[in-house]
Amino acid sequence: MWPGICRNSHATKVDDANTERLDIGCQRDEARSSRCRPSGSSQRRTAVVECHFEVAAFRSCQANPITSPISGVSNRHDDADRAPTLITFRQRMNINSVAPLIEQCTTTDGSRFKLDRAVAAFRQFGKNLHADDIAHVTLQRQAMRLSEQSVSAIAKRMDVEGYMHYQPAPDIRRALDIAKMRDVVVSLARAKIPTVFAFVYDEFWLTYWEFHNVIKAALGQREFFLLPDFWVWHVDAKEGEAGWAIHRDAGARSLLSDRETGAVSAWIPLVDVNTVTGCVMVVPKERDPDFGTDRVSQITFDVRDIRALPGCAGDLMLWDQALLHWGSRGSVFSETPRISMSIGIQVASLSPLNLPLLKPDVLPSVGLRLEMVAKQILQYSRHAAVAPEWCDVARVIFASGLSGITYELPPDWRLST
Ligand SMILES: O=C(O)CCC(=O)C(=O)O
Repeated sequence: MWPGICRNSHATKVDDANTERLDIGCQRDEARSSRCRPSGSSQRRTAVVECHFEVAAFRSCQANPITSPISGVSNRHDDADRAPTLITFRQRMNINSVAPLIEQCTTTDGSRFKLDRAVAAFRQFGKNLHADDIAHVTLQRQAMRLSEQSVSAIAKRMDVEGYMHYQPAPDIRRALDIAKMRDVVVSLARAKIPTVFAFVYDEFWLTYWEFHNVIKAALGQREFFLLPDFWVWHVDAKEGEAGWAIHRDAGARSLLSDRETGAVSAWIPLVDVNTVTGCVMVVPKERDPDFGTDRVSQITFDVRDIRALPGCAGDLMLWDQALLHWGSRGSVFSETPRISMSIGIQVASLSPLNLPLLKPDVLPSVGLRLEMVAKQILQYSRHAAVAPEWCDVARVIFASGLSGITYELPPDWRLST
């Protein structure tokens, strides 16, 4: 993922029989670990959300000017809090032009999101999914384990080519709620709600927990944090839609001092993807003369080196955030939209590429998830062609204090009064 504003050597069939079509894969038997281990040195933990932030680290972040949390003081508002200026705001936002689901979540004047209503509305909308369901999260809180061979195969692929494609064994794939996740993305798209709102649901976070050890292997076994850089795509090739244009995510600043991978994007298709539906395309690290720079040029590499990343629903594609890549335009004959999700991840030892960093094994509260969704809408509005009224919804979310954390927002992320 582009951080903030700005983001298959068939090698090694390391596991066995169930991994027939794998690049790299594993089986649940060998694979199920107990739980994700807590991550982050104690020094780094201060800069990480569980909902605590380190203000200084946040302020010194040179990435996108997101929000600077000032304190942990709650900033909740309710219906009584209706300044006349906000009525003006509501007219500008034109609440009628956004989906009814959102209207259910706001105060009657449209000026504030209400957390309880939002949770109820999203629960209704994605009936088969969970939103802040502690019992469900506790049950699902696990990560597949990897053999040593898998770990070294992953590390080698990242080192040489800067990307890898992990195909989980069937039993692990079955345990993921991929079909339900796909369905809610389709419903959001049909309701004309930005599909990134899917990150309100627990399942979207839990899927990354399952891949914890794969991600860690790609990062040289280093501890890592999730970045507040995520998106959910519903790209309809039949309608001529394409994925995101050519870019490097965080680029050179994501590399460690020896040009090792310091950050990855973790992209998961929720339907089978190929060149017909559209998929991610990369220029492997070793074939890209500009790797390690921030140059994004279509003339320096040899087009024969472009690699398409087709895959099955529930696979994991990981690439170095310095890698050149894009989302292709599929065929008008595609029978299904390309649905996928991605989140940025960085090693704990690297300066934050964006803030707030999120602990990989702590589910953000729903309030914080909504604020992070709002952040994505505002930071990616240009790349993802988000309608202006949704940017206004995002401003309302930020103004509502749902996480209980007070932020210093860039001026254009604030409600105008
Ligand atoms: O899915 C896409 O179209 C692009 C994905 C991407 O560029 C990313 O996740 O960084």
